[in-house]
Amino acid sequence: MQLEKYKIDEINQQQLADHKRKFDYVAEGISNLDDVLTKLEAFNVAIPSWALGTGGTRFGRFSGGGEPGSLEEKIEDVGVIQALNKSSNSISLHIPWDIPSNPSAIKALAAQVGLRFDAVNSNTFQNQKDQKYSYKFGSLHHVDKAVRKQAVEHNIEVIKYGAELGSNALSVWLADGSNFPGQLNFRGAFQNTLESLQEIYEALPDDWKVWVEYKPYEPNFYSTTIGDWGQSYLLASKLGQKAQTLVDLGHHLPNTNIEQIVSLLLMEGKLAGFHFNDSKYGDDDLTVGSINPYQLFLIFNELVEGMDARGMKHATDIGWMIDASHNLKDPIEDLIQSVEAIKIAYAQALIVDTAKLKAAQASNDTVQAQEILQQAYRTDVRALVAESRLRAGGALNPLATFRALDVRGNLIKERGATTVATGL
Ligand SMILES: [Mn+2]
Repeated sequence: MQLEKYKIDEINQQQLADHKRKFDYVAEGISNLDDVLTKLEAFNVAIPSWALGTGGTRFGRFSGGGEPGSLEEKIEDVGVIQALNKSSNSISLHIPWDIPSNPSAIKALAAQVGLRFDAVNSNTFQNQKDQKYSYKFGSLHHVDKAVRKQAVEHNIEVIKYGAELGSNALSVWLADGSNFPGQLNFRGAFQNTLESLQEIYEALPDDWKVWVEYKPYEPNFYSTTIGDWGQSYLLASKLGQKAQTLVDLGHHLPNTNIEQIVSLLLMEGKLAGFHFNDSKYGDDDLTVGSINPYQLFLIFNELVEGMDARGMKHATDIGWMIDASHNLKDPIEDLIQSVEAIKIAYAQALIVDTAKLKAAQASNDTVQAQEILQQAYRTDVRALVAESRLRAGGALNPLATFRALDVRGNLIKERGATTVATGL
């Protein structure tokens, strides 16, 4: 289904007076208002194709109704999110969960709802139908060259699908690791991974990048072959210019200072992109901003500071994507909440008084530095985000509009109450 703009406008109209009052209040205190609104309007976050269905755990899965049963329906769902928030103009595909059998038709459908294709993701953490070798003991790091070759070929195939869709990045996350001490020779595993990635790197089109994701544990619990940003950075450095590190917020041990990692990767020109989610304990894949919104703000503060220091375009020089899996909420509602949380944190980072902060840092004024950051963080910027969305033609309140238009009810009527999306 596609949302008609006049219906969104009608609902906006009812909320306009209330919005204007809130916007005027916050706008008055913002010196760089036009700049903030322009940047917010330009900022988009990609939606992963696997987040549009209800996620499961290893214990069970409780599907919702009206889930997309095909790639076409997933594109429609992202189109709904984009129509409402005007901040989700791309979709990221996971191969082989979402193989585009007819790329030109898929591309045309996406364009119709205002979408393009973000990074494509390979999958060597599961055995695929009809594949010769098993990934039980890993893929790109495997001790057997034949298994590594199969995994390399899969990645190259994913690049080909992506190229047909106009994507320009391959995102690689490996489950490779070990469960027990002694199982693996760490150097051997790293060298094999590097060699495999080099072969994939050679197959990248000129304007493509490969994003190397890291994760400290799960599904392996003793070691992970690309376990932290240091290991990812080492691989990306050895590979070359087109390789960079991908930071997934959930892929850190508890209390890791992610903002510091981000700052240094940016400094080195090695920050590829982001997978947003939130967590309490591990890779919990919870809604962005639902557990620790202050950390999200601190990360965005470093992102803005670091990108400005290198003269980068916030909206396009880094890949922004949600990587979460929702097992309780309506997936579309959850994604709307996630994008909103990201934009709020970004807006707060944009209003940090950077000149004052630099001065406080230069004079070791710890108290003032904290005040400056928290002044921005405690500003209610929601009306700024809403205003930028209104200017872009979206809904003042995407979540309320989604509910008012009974989008899920209509999807259930269209697709049925028992559909199950492909994916995990
Ligand atoms: Mn991820």
